[in-house]
Amino acid sequence: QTWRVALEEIEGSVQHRYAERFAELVEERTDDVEFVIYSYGELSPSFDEIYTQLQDGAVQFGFGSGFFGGVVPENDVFSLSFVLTDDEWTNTQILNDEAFLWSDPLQSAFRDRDVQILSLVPEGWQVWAGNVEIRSVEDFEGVRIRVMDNRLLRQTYSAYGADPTSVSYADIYGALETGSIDANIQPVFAHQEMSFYEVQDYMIFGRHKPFVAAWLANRDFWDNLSEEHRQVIREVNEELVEYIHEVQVELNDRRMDQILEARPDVEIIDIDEETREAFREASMPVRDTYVEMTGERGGQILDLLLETVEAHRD
Ligand code: 6CS
Repeated sequence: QTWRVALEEIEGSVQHRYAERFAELVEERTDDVEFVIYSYGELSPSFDEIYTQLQDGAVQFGFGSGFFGGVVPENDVFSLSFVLTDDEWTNTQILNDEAFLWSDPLQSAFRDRDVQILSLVPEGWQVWAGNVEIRSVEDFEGVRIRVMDNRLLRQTYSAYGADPTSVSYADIYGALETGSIDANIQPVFAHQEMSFYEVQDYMIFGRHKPFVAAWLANRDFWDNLSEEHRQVIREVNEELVEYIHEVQVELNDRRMDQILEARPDVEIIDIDEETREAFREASMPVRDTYVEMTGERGGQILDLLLETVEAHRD
């Protein structure tokens, strides 16, 4: 049987590295499965279409990140800022802690929309970048910043006084080049591989949140798998938690070097702790919006995530 995987990112990305290793290990441990991986752009430039194919079962596996709130509103919990810790490996473990990942509210939120959530992949810190110098919350005033299409992200940046707008992933480069947007937000590797660094003069590290993608399967496909196949997949997903953390750290470091080599004039700004606190405070009301949007189940997911964060701090 052929299992198809749909990515939101291009070849060489964190999602691609994950899917490649996943396919390799599953193929090794089964004797009747082969994979076809579709990188971003190969199936459709529209995330909506890619997600529909996953929901319909035309593809068996895929990733859902910032745009996926349009399918599963509860997924927007991963769009909130300052919920996780300041340590990337701790965050990866929190998100993949059984008590959170396999909890009923999180699982049912995805299953109700025809997808099965299998793991959570942090792809590196989200980094603000653009043609404006941002050193404080106030500096966001009036900045036309591109965000992924979701209400919580728009609200977060409105709370900072910015003017958020949603542009498709494929159109960001042009929008930066023509000046129709001033800034956008990506993990370092994406600023590099999508060439955004060519048209951005500042990169601002606020460590406000990691970029998080949910690794998903079609629900009916998952339910109809043999016990043996399901076991192999779960086992491989568990092994990949540490693997992908190491890959993303190394990839983001390497891509940062490449950016600086190509554009030594890019200015790097590190947001200090006091200023991060101001960003944290300004972002807090967005948690209420999340609960208002997602109701009781969404509230339970956020509470459980916050509890899991606390458990990992001890
Ligand atoms: O900003 C975006 O739209 C895209 N960025 C990344 C790093 N992955 C997929 C996502 O949709």
